[in-house]
Amino acid sequence: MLIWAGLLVAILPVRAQTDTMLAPLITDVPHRQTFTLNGSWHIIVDPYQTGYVDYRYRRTTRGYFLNQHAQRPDELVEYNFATSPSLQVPGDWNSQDARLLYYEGTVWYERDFRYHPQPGKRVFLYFGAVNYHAVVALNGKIIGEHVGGFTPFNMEVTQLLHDGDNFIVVMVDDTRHKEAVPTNNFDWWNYGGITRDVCLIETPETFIRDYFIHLSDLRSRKIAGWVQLDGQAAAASWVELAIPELHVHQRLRTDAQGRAYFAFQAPASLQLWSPEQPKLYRLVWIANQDTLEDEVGFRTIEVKGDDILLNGKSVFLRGVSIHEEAAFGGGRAHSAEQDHILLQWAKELGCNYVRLAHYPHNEAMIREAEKMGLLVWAEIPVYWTIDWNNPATLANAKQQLSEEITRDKNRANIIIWSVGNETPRIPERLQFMKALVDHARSLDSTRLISAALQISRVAHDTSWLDDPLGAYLDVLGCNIYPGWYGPSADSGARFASIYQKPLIMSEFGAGALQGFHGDSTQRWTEEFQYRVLEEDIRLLKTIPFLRGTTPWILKDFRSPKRLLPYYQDGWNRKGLVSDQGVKKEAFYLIRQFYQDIANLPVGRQVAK
Ligand code: GCB
Repeated sequence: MLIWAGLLVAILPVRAQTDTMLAPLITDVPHRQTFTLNGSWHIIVDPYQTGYVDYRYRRTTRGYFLNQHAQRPDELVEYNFATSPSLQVPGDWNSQDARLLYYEGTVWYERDFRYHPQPGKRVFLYFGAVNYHAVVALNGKIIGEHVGGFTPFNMEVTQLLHDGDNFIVVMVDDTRHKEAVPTNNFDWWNYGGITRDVCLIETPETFIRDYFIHLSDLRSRKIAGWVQLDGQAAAASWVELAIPELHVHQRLRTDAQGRAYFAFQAPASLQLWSPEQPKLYRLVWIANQDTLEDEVGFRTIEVKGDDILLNGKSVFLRGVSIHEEAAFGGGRAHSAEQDHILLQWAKELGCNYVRLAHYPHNEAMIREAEKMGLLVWAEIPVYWTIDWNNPATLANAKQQLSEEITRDKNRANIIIWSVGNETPRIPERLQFMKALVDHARSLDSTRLISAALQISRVAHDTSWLDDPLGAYLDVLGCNIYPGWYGPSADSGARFASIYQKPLIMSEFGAGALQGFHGDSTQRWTEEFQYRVLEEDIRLLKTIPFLRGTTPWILKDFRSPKRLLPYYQDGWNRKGLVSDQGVKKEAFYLIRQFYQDIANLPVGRQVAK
């Protein structure tokens, strides 16, 4: 093969860096003026990255980003988006085409659209999430790159859009890597693709990019936060903040960086957000030509001794763990309708809280939960064993945490940022996790920080939680599986912690194939799962500092690690609900447990 140097290839690194050419994240997207790019996109499955690298494995300048079509009968163009198959966006590829169920690698997405830019407007291309690595091109020019499968990113395209026909090409690669977050080993399906909404965000030249609003504390009852403008007139500019129902009208002036801070007395009539009364207020921002709205709630969350105080009152978190997988049959959930089904099951269970495992879920999930009165534990995919000594891995974990907190910091229902799940007790991990804890606190000091830990030893029937990471957390999370991965929790079992901090049992459970019945000692029967959970509940009730429970898990979910024919067939069966949406016996057991404890004063859920 002949190469015309400089014409066909540019010598660029094949592996992309994190987050190049991205614009600062725009928040509150559901309330902005947008032009949707959801719908049918052409795809090319490209396991060898032929559209990205040449035969010397250098990045080619003639890649599929150009979306070429042969212009003459003799011209060689070895791909064609227009005649390639299509997939729906948002959506993972695995659940849309049976041939792609197990596929991991590169898939190219292409979409044509007609667009008429309006004079004086800025336009940003926004992706809710792409799993895992995305390189984005508009009209043949690469405009941005993002690494991380569950958080949003955007880039400005004002100067790049054509009046009329445009096209976007995205190279999506979900190959698992040792240095990635999560790493190559995790217990859920690696759903690849453009898994969340895509749109153009249209803004005035100077616009409201981001804001943070919260209730400072119960004593001073200040509504505090900041607003950030973006654009030429961002500095020394007036911004108005209004909460009409509370008769709040504030006029703020931005600093040289386009940011205005505020703190004012909350009106006496302010009704706090709580699971019982998930009160939201309409919030209106006005700045220059821009107006932006949201619905926000106000509450406080803090820890005192063993207690978690919501609005100053001790709360017991009756929860369930949830994966972001559609209620019936699997696939990534990405719409408010799909999310609502899952959350409605949690409500039926008697929950006031959900653990959204093991990565940031889509924005609609958080917003639905907020409307439904469900408190949230939100998490980043620092899971099991990752590349602890790799600074790029830490940088990426921090980036994912930043993106999650940036997007969701105004949701009253989120009370906990979790920085990881079941990480090993080794020194390099402690440093890594501590850096994440510090990072989360530096971005948001108004919430609690946690992580799902594990017990380290069992001595004389007592399981000890003494993970050194616990010292840095506000709330301890702990995953235990007696009766499933280890011996049953017999009636003498006890749980102890070296910390005086509230504990959430973030996981416990057992697997069962829905509809399979038999003796409670026979694995995979519903009776087995029921018995294990009964024993777990008995143990939980003996823990005086227990302040929450999230059994594993709401619904059976796909996992390539679950290979036992017939019983698993690629599904983790610890759901309280089957993959087809049928409730197992264990669902009713947890519901009964939550009914029994719902009205008890906190501390009485558990026997002292
Ligand atoms: C765990 C993990 C969770 C798994 C679960 C299981 O401890 O945190 O991601 O899916 O156990 O089913 O083994």
